Amino acid sequence: MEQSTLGERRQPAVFITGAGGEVGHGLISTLSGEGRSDIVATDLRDLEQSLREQCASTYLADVCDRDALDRLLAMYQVKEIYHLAAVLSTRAELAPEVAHQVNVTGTVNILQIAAEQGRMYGEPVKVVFPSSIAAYGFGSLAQKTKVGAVTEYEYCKPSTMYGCNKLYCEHLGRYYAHSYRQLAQDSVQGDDKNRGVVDFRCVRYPGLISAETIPTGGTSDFVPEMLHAAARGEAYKCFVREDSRIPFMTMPEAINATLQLAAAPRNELTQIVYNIASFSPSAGEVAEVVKQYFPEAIITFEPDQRRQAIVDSWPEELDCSAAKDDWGFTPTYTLEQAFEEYLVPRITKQYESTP
Ligand code: AKB
Repeated sequence: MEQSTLGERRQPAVFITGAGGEVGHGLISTLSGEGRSDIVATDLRDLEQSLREQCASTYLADVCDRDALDRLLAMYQVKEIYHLAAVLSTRAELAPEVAHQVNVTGTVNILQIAAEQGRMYGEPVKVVFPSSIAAYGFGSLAQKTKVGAVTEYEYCKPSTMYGCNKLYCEHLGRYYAHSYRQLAQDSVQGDDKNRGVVDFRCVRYPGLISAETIPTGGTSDFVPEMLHAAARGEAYKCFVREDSRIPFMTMPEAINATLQLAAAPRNELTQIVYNIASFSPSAGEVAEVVKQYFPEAIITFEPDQRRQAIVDSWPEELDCSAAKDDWGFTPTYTLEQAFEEYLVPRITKQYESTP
């Protein structure tokens, strides 16, 4: 009785944290393009007007502030959460404890809210969480090169605070989905994966490349930075060696894959964490493709040894077979197709209209 009364009073919502970031931009425009009118978005900073217009409501809120989240979410029945708020790998190394607070405490807050709402309404709350290739860690470049493609469970010894945070949050998500309060008298047993109050799903993103936005604070940023600099007619000093190789995909592919995972029937998911990626070029190979489209581009390689070490600790390729088998993930583009069909047409248009 109490549940349905609450359900009537509270509006159903899909809740997005860190909505002002690159993934948030893509996710909000895709969801709103699909006709979702229940998007409730939060960020630490004011969201742009164009994003606000696509949401039912937007709020300034810190994921570390549990009281603020409680006050906000008391107004909604949250059905689904896309928890995007995070401090990325480069920025996290400048303030590791702050990163831990945002990346871990913020995630615990979200998982706890999902568990509480799931119990209150008697329906699991779906929490979709982007993890990252930063969850991996190779001891040496020679080992990385020798190993090649990695599955979700190998070489998970991250060397960055961000990677440690992401890997731990994957485990926390699994805990909330399957074992939360397992000894409490009133616990909802999670040993049956369809019954836990939190339905946690996680994609490990590779580096992401968007034609619309430029990342800040990441270590895979050299590829999008190189492309955007060329499109703006600016020279670019790449902070890793030409032979540095990690996996990438375009932003629309990442958003589509995330939504595809979110839509998959829960009983068809055999794991909590899924690798996704489309291509694995070296920085030098990307520079060559950039120069095909922007022949005037000036790209030099001036490695920053410390950021280089982070890139060298990340895998050069991901084994995405679990995502393919369980929920039909398929990359849309090769590197060349990504440039020809998405990146170059969109970026050229963007810089023509906003010089
Ligand atoms: C970063 O570079 O920190 C991110 C990531 C690979 O997760 N883009």
